[in-house]
Parts: sequence; C-alpha cells; structure tokens
Amino acid sequence: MGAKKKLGIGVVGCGFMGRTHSNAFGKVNRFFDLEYEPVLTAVCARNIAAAEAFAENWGFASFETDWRKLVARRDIDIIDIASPNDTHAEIAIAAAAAGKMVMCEKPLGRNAAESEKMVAAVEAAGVPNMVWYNYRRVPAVMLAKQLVDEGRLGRIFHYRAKFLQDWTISADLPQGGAGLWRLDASVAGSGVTGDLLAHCIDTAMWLNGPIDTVTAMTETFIKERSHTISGKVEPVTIDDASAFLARFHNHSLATFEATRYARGHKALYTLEINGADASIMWDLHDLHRLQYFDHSDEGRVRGWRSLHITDSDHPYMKHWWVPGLQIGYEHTFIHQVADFLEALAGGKSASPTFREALATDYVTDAVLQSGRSGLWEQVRR
Ligand code: SOE
Repeated sequence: MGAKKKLGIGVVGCGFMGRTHSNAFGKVNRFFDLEYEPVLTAVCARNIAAAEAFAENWGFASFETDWRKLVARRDIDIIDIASPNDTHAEIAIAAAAAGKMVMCEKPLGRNAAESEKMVAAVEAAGVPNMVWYNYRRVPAVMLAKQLVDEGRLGRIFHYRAKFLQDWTISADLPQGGAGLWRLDASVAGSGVTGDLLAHCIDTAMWLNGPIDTVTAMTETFIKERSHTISGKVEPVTIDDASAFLARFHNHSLATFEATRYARGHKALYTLEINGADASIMWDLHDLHRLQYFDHSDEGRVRGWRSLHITDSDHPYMKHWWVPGLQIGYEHTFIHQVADFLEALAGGKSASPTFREALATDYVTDAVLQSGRSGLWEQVRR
C-alpha cells in the first residue's frame, strides 16, 4: 500500500446522519484498500457547543458554525451534507460553485424542482457527487441486484416494498427542531413519502428500472402538533402514511407502503420481487439474510432458501470478518464511501449520482400529487 491521496472532508450537520457519515469516513481505509483517504477536517453545526463536542468525539481537526465558511476553506475537498432537508440545495449549489465534490443525504431536495437545481449545479461545475441511499449497500441487497442483473429471476411480474415505523403515534410529540424537523413539511419537504418511500423507490428503480405511473393515497392522522421552535400549536402538513400502486416501464406491477403509525415496527424495510423463474425477499430487521426461491431446483427439494450473506464471495464481505460473522447498518455507509472513493480513482461518480437521485424525487412528487388528486399520475423523467 503506497501513500494515500488525502481528501479533506467537511461534514455539515451533527445529528443522526452526521454520525453515520463521520463514522464511515473515519473507518473506510481500515477495511478497504483505496487510493484516497478521507481526512476528518471540519464539522459544521449552528450550535457552537454541539459542533465542538462532535468534532472532539469523532476526531475532526476543527469545527465551524457557518457552512459558508466551510465551503470557502481550501483544505476541504468534499462537502458532505448531513443537515436537515431544507438546507441541502443551498449548500450543495454553493459547494459545487466553489469546486468541491458534494455528497448529500437523501432525499436530494425537498422536491424535484429543488433537486433539479442541485443537479444543474454539480453538472455545470463538473464535480463528483453522490446521494446517500445507503440501503443499496447492504450486502444482501447488493446480492439481490447481482441476481436480478444475471437474469435469474426471469421476467419480473411484481415488486413489493414497505417501510414501517411507529415513532410518531403519540399526539404529544412536537414538530420542528432537532430530530423532529422530519414532522415539519417546510423543512422536510414531505413526510414518509420523501423520508421512507424514497429509500424504497431508489432501491426499486435500481433493481427493476424506471417507474412510469403511480396512484397513491396519503393521510395525516394527527392534524396539529405543538411546534418546538414557535412554541405554538400548528397544523401538521406532512404525510404520516403513504401507499401507492405503480407500473414499471418493464410492465411489472408494484405496491409500496410507508407509515410512522405501524405500532411495533421500528424500521421494517422489506422488499420482494417475483419473477417467472425465481423470487427474492429481503427484510431490514434481518438484513444479513436474503430469501431466494429458484423454480429450477429439483421439485423434491425446491423451497425458499435463507441465504446467510456473510461469506467472502458475497458483496463487500471479504473486507470484514470471517465467514459466518455478520455486519450491520453502519457498514452500509462505509461501503458507500468506499464505492465513492473507488469510482473517484477511476475518474467517475458512484451511484446514485445527484441526477440518478432526481429520478426518485420525480416519483415522490408524483406520489404526493396523486395523493392530492386521487388520480393516476405520470412520473416525469
Ligand atoms: C427516519 O426515522 C429515518 O431515520 C430516515 O430518515 C432514514 O433515512 C431511514 O434510513 C431510517 O429512518
């Protein structure tokens, strides 16, 4: 291993996603042999005490309280956006204009119009860019991608995905502010459609191609909540639950559902694909397994196989422990950084790029529009 090319990282945001990203930047070179090495140069958060404590805990050399200063710094090569959704566009556009590479937490913008501006900015600047749709990098999900691409499923008939949570059932939960900005549509853009279904849609289109049309129903179960910042009771305008039917371009049919009102489910992301020759199922609560049914198996022993994705010939697994030992959620972010750095060494952007992630925002916009109109809506391309 020769000397690595160092890349100064500036992370904006020190919440949940700031932690997952910082952990990934800090660990990636310990497990992957890469030409580039991210250096935790600075973290940025509006609250000075939070920024300082975060920098110390995660090993950042410095901190800032104004993202504009971070973007202006010459020792920063990559701006990583892990702050609430209403900040994504402004920071990404300024970072691209300053010639920085840009990584952005999902969803890209609060809506497709915002995301289009972000795509235009990174493409005009010619800077590598990527959106953190981390579930693609679960080894079992990557194996599903390989199986689909190898044509093992045959003609695809059905795609089924759900993302179920239960953390907003209490009417006493306020909206707005740290962590709870996801309940405030002016900050988040939407509710579960942009937050949870966006993951399902990203994985679905990556596995099964573009979605042409959707018809949706959305609901806001709790209509008013107190707002942490204003201190007043304010209307809730996010979608608490969202379910839709979709037609893929390859003529397969799909159902998608997300909610934060499924008592007992914490982060149950499941997907299933049924093809003429084989089917697969995956479940985030059991993320190291892929269920696989192959109709070409001899009839007497045919059945669902529960593949334990921990062997060195499984995607990413040779970088980790020994066969049989599992990895988890945080590793998906490490894989995503590794893929980004590997692509960079080859002069490319890792997927999903901003442009690829924009395709997801066109679907979420159509879902929200259909929730309002009650009609089938065409998805823009
Ligand atoms: C919401 O609770 C959330 O944290 C999402 O914002 C993440 O994207 C998802 O991976 C887990 O749930």
